[in-house]
Amino acid sequence: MGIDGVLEGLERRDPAALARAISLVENQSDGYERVLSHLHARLGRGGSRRIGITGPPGAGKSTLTERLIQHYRGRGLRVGVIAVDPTSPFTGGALLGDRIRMESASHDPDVFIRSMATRGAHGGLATTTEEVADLLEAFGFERILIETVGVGQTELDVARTALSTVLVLVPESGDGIQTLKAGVMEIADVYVINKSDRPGADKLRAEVEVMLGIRQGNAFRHVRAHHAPADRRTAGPPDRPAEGWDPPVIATIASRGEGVAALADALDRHYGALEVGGRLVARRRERLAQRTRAALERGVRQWIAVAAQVDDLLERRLDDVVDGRRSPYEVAAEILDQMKAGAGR
Ligand SMILES: Nc1nc2c(ncn2[C@@H]2O[C@H](COP(=O)(O)OP(=O)(O)OP(=O)(O)O)[C@@H](O)[C@H]2O)c(=O)[nH]1
Ligand SMILES: [Mg+2]
Repeated sequence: MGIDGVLEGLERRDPAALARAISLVENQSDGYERVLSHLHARLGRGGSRRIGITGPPGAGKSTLTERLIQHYRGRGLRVGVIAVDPTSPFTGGALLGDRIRMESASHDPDVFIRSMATRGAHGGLATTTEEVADLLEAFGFERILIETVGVGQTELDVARTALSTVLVLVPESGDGIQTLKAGVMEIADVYVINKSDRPGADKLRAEVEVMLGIRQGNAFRHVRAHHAPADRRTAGPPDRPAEGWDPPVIATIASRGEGVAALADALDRHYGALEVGGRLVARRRERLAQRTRAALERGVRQWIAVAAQVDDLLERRLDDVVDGRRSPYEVAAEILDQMKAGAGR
């Protein structure tokens, strides 16, 4: 299927064309930018919401994702899922996608599940994830769930591409509070204490609530309300945490579907909070600026590699650098000069 075939297939809402488009984007194959450009005008019209679900391994993210799919399907919404596993080169993500697909959504054309691992992300996992989510949105999915394993920087970057981020914690993981201290608190809009059928769930929930109370500092908020300029109070920063939103802590038993409606409700309320005061619009502008920069950076990187024949030149000069006759900086400057000469032609 060539690029024209992909574009045509997307018009027809052909799932095979969607799968092909995702592969193009993942691998940054020739024409992927044309596909994304073509679909751009369809994005950001409202109606499609991205939800990031992150947390430590085995916390029940996939089980929760599956329950959310059922919940949204019950409301007649089309659901796309991107399961990202930055920690594993392939298997984790693939297994995860297969498992969900087999259990509940195998014959539902309004559910689409795609696994993504690091192998499929040449230019930054977060950007690629966001681009794949764009494809899903343009295709007509109204809820896009992005599951990522782990709570490191990469995972958080991926989770932050979503409008709302859910952090799933569990009593037995033991890293609940450490996770919070590592700054993860800053990124989540909704906290889930999953496996609430297990001992220690109430305690963890209480700990998280205390921590959130400390972070938000009611006294501080009161002071700010009196002294902050009016425009800052209403508009707020384009990224989270959203002012006027107190992240809730929700107990769930994903394996039994308990608490899932409450989670979906919290996500709806969070969306509502973002809509107020134009935060949604501001967030979108910011992300599009970032995306344009990312596209430019990719382009420049490719251009350097090709136009300056960096590898050839480096190969020829490396002996000199190793022997101390030239420094890495001199060689880099030489490459740069060559590029400038080329660009002037
Ligand atoms: N007791 C109990 N078990 C649960 C609950 N939710 C999920 N599980 C079980 O926990 C295990 C892990 O669930 P997953 O949904 O695969 O967890 P995950 O966070 O997606 O795991 P990774 O993607 O590997 O990080 C499975 O055996 C689930 O059946 C729960 O609320 N209570
Ligand atoms: Mg999982």
